[in-house]
Amino acid sequence: MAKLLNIYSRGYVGARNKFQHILAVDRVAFRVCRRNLEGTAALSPKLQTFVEKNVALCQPEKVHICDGSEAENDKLISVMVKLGTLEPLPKYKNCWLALTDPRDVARVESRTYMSTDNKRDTVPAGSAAKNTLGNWISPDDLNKAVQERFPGCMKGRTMYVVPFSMGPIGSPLAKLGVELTDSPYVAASMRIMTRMGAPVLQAIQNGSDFVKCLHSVGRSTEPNNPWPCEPDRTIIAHKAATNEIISYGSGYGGNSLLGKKCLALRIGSTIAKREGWLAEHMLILGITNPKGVKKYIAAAFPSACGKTNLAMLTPSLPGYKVECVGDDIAWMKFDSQGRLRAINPENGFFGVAPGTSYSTNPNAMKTIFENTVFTNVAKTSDGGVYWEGMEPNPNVQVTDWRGQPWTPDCGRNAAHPNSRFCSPANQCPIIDPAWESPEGVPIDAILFGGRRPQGVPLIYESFDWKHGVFVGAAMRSEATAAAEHKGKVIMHDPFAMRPFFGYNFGNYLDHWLSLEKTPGRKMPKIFHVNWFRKSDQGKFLWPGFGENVRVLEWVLNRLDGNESMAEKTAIGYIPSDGAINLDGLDEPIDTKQLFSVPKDFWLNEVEQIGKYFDEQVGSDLPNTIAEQLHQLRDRVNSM
Ligand code: TSX
Ligand code: MN
Repeated sequence: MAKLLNIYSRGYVGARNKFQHILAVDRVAFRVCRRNLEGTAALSPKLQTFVEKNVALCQPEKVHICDGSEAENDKLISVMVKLGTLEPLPKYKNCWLALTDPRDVARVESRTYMSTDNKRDTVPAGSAAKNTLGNWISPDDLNKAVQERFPGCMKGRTMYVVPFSMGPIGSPLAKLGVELTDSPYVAASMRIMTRMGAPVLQAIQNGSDFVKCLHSVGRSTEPNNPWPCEPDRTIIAHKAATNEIISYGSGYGGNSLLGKKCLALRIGSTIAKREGWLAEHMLILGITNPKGVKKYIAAAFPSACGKTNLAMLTPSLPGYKVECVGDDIAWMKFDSQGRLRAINPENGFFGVAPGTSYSTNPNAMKTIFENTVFTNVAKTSDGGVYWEGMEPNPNVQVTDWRGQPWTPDCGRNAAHPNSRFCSPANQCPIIDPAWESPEGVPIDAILFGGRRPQGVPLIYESFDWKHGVFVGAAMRSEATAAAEHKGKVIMHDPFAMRPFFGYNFGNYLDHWLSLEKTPGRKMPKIFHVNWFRKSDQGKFLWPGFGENVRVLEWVLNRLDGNESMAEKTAIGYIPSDGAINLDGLDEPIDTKQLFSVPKDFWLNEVEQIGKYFDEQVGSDLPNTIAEQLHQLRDRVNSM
């Protein structure tokens, strides 16, 4: 083909590191010559084709194959500092601040699609005009969208080839990906959030398959824009059948760090269904009791429930120890012994900054002030960062995330509510010794939860696996509604996966239900927790945070089969009187209100869940789940 020219190696940096290159690329389109990748493992044929095809499409000025080295990272950072994408935070070691275009601050669900031949493979058969459990785009329309956006979109910029592993490299549960991106912010962030660089390239060269990820921030009309993006043309699309992810127009983490929500959850859940495992939006923690017995728990919560805080809990009860395996995603598979084993596919924390403080999450605070990229937080005149809820109030000048002077009484937020830290997981002082274990940690309990100001007890335990799957399907949580109507509403968020299902939610439920059908498996017990119940006077009934270990203690007792500690109710088992240790709490606990199961509330809850299933899942709802709802209605009716 006449258009195929050669990439030739230029500026071979770092003779000591055989994987380090800067490749210059000819204008039009070209071929990556193995011969020109001096001293390295060549790109595998599949990877070479993938790079060539997309260089021809996007027409970057240069191609840089990332090796993950520190020298390379230094170079990425200096490029970004020069452009104004990052500024140094000299108060801390190797910390940086990125301020995005104010239009590019969050995931955009309305522009996020799964592309399957059949719409029904993505969207369940609910009756509602608008389905909130899956956003489908036809393969033709996706092709059209790609052709309208990507040709020439990287002109004048560098394409970074980012090889990464979700999960410890070589773990039987890990998956590889390669992200092509024109954003150095993405390349540097992927180095924190994933295992990135030369070893992954080597594994691919040795024949491992990878998920193909293509990302561009969009066509830049201003060559010196520190945060190019195209919010009006943003699209994030997934082709699960071919393990492809395509993202255009946004540099924001959830839209651009394609290993996380896109690969580890959307593509991951689809692969997991195919291969018989689970890719879930769950934290993983290890908890050791005063006798030294250790158990692992996975937990799924919607946003604003403090998932990262629970993952890094500082227990208030003496003798307990919590260790963190992960704060966001769990990949879980039953092993040959029938034990459910979980890995955290990530390598870092991409956490919401506001609300993080030494009182709410001291372990996060001890993690995030080294080797961290902050995004959209406020900065202080002494070269530090600031956000809402970071105590104490700053006694230095603050500049908000938009670059304006900020004071506590100015009526604006200092940090964007969705501002983030991006920090290496191994800096967490309570990171679990087994957090990188290739076989994963054994999971004994799964917690679902939500922010429920009324009606839902602090904790209840499901009767069995089927009931537990129903509890996950019926999850709801209080959320701040869209900007137009500011109020708080209780939103459905099944399994905390609503924005992350990679395939039809009805089939997802079938998959969960099928897991117990293989003989010899030790199924985890499933619980539902609610740290957020309020009294009639509007005060939280439970102190939460480190005191939540008292709830986890009850979970451990139930795992041990302690029957005297539980009482049967219409919705599940709740702690019997005195079964939750309340010793040493500052304030008395109104356990009567905290554990009550109000009949009128639950009758309404059953109605709401039924309506949701009809409107959003329809005939794709497994009969087993419909039966669970009927049984719950019967139990509540006979209260
Ligand atoms: O993360 C939270 N957790 C889990 C901690 C392991 N938060 C913060 C949620 C926002 C992300 C909580 N907020 C928790 C909780 O358990 N509980 C609450 C509600 C609450 C807030 C303050 C107090 C009590 C409860 N007490 C005082 O303010 C004194
Ligand atoms: Mn998440």
